[in-house]
Amino acid sequence: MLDAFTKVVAQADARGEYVNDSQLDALKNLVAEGSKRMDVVNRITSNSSAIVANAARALFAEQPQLIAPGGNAYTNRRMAACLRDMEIILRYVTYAVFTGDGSVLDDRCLNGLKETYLALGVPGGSVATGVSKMKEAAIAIANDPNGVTRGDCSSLMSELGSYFDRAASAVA
Ligand code: PEB
Repeated sequence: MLDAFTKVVAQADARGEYVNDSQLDALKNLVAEGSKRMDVVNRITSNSSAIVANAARALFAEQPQLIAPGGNAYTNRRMAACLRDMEIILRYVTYAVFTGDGSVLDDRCLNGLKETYLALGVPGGSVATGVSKMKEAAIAIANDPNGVTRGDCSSLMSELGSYFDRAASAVA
């Protein structure tokens, strides 16, 4: 598990070089813009239940066969496992935004997840759809200009979106 800083150090060390100016500039910018990042993490974290529940509702509205008898989210046990999985993925996305690096998401959540779903008979494409619904909701909440100091959050939002995309494509 790396963060934006340890990633740069690991890459420099692999080449036997000092951290270079452009890497330092990028990290300096990450620190200068750090409050935005914390706000994003905070907003997603404090709205996580709504993000998960709404994304799941939208997924089941689009794919009602999942909750029909024989569907993969049929019975309370499977429904609970499904909501829990979405919550886990969202939690790891917040860790990735917080650290500014996707490795925590890859190493601790996505690695082997597709194979797990294959073995369980969980439809990975449906999980990916659920993840992309969480992406829309999380970006809408994190990028809401109301109640915060206004600033340009476009690159942070595309970074946030990329973690959801990574999760979706890992299981699709
Ligand atoms: C991954 N998910 C499930 C299991 C595991 C995971 C390991 C099996 C054990 C269990 O049932 O608890 N666990 C989960 C995860 C991490 C982890 C992400 C990362 C660290 O440790 N079913 C659907 C939807 C989808 C879904 C498409 C969006 O119809 C999920 C939610 N996951 C789902 C379901 C099960 C499951 C298990 C229904 C139970 C499957 C079963 O027992 O038949």
